[in-house]
Amino acid sequence: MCQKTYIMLKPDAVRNKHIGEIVNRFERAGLTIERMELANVTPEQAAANYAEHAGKPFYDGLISYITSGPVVKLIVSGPDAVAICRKLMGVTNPLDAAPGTIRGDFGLTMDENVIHGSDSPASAEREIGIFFA
Ligand code: IDP
Ligand code: MG
Repeated sequence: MCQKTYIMLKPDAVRNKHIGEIVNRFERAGLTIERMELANVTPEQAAANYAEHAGKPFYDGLISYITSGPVVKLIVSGPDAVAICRKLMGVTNPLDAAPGTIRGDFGLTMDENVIHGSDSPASAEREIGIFFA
């Protein structure tokens, strides 16, 4: 089923000059880049995107990390785009992410794990609304 998902290259990915290599992986898989924009995440967008994590021990660090510098916001589409993108990203902790995945190849720690991707079609719709209002 053709889906859209929200992808965000986090500030460490931009700072470390990995935009091109990471975006290439989505295109190489056959997915379509529908929109792509370099921008700063506002505190309001950060809080809305990560509402499910409010109150957790890592929450404050997560909000300051995601607002610490420019990100690349993308809408990516294709068959099962949500699940395919999560597979290309690898699991949350780069320590456990397989080599060949984006987090496995470009990340080292949970605190700076390179990339965000929606975890369901419903999250994708919500997150696209937050970041491309
Ligand atoms: P996900 O990004 O793979 O969907 P979530 O559990 O939704 O993972 O967590 C959202 C983000 O919060 C992670 O990508 C990571 O940046 C951060 N995070 C999650 N758990 C921890 C933690 O235990 N320590 C530090 N940061 C964390
Ligand atoms: Mg998540």
